Amino acid sequence: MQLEKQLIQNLNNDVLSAHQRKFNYIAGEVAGAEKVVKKLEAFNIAIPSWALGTGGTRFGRFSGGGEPRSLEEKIEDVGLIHALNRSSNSISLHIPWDIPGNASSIKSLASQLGLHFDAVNSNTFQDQQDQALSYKYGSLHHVDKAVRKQAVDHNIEVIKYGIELGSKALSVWLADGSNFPGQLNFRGVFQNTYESLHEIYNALPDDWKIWIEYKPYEPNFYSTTIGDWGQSYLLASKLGAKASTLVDLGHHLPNTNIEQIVALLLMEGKLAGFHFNDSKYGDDDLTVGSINPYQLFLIFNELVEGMDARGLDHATGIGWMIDASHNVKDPVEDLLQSVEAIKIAYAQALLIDQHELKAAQQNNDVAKAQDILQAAYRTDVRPLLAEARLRSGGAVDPVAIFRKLNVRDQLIKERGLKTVATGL
Ligand code: RM4
Ligand code: MN
Ligand code: MN
Repeated sequence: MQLEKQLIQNLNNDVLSAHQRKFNYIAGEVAGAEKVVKKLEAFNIAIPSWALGTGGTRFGRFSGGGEPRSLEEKIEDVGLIHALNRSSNSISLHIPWDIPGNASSIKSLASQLGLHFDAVNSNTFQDQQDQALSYKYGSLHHVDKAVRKQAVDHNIEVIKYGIELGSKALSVWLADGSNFPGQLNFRGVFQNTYESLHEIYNALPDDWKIWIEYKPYEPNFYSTTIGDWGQSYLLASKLGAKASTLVDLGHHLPNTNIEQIVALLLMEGKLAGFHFNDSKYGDDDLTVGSINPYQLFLIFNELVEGMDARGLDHATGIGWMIDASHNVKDPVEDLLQSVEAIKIAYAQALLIDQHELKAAQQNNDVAKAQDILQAAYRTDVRPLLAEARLRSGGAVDPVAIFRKLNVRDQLIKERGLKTVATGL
């Protein structure tokens, strides 16, 4: 199913005058509102192919109905999201959950919907049917060279799929770790991981990147071989310029100062990009901004300041992706809310008076520094986002239109109530 531009515009008309009033107010209140709208128009966040179905936990999975049954249907769902928010113009594939069997037809379907392919993700954390060797005790770090080779080959195959689709990055997340003290030799498995990644690195095309994700625990509960940003950074540094560290917001122990990690990775030119989500306890994969929107804003403060310092384009300088999996919400609504939360944090960060903030820092004026940050954070920037969407042909209120048009009911009619999308 596809959403006609005209249909969205007609529904926008119902709320246009209210929107105009709110937009005029903020445009008069904040400096540089026009510039912010332009930046918001250019800003896109990739949608993960594994987040379009309802997620599950190890206790159960309650599918929501009308879930995409194929990669084509997942691409259509991203097309719906993009038609509504004009900010989700790419999809990130997880292989083998989503194998692009016929790359050229998949590519042309995506481009009809104004989409392209973001980073491809390998999966060596699950055993697939017909797989010769098991990943029960890890993959790229495995003590057995034959398992390592199988995992390396899988990553190289994923790169090949990505080349066919026009992706430019391989994203690697490893579940490799140990459950009990003594199970592994830390140096040995780290060295194995480095060597395996090196082989994958050598298979990257010239214009490709490899993004290395870290995570402190789960599915292993004693050690993870790439457990934190330092370990990822170490590997990325040893590998070379094409390798960098991917920050998944859920992959930190509680209360970690993620914004500080981001600032330093960016400073070193080693920040690959993000997997956005939110969390209360661990890798909860909750809707971005649903638990701790202030942290997200503080991260964007570092990003805006740090990217400007390095002369990076905000929209394209690093990778922007969502990595979420929701158990009780409609996945499309969840993703629309996530993109909205990311862009709100970005817009608020753009409103920070960096000049004033630097002066306050220089004068050790701590109270002033806090006021500057919080003045930006407490600004209701939603009309700026709505204006950017409106100008690009999207919906003033994406979730409202998704509901008004009964999109989920139509998807259920088309696909059925009991469909289950591949993914988590
Ligand atoms: C992991 C990690 C990866 C994602 C998988 C599904 O926790 O966040 O990025 O691909 O989950
Ligand atoms: Mn992730
Ligand atoms: Mn995760």
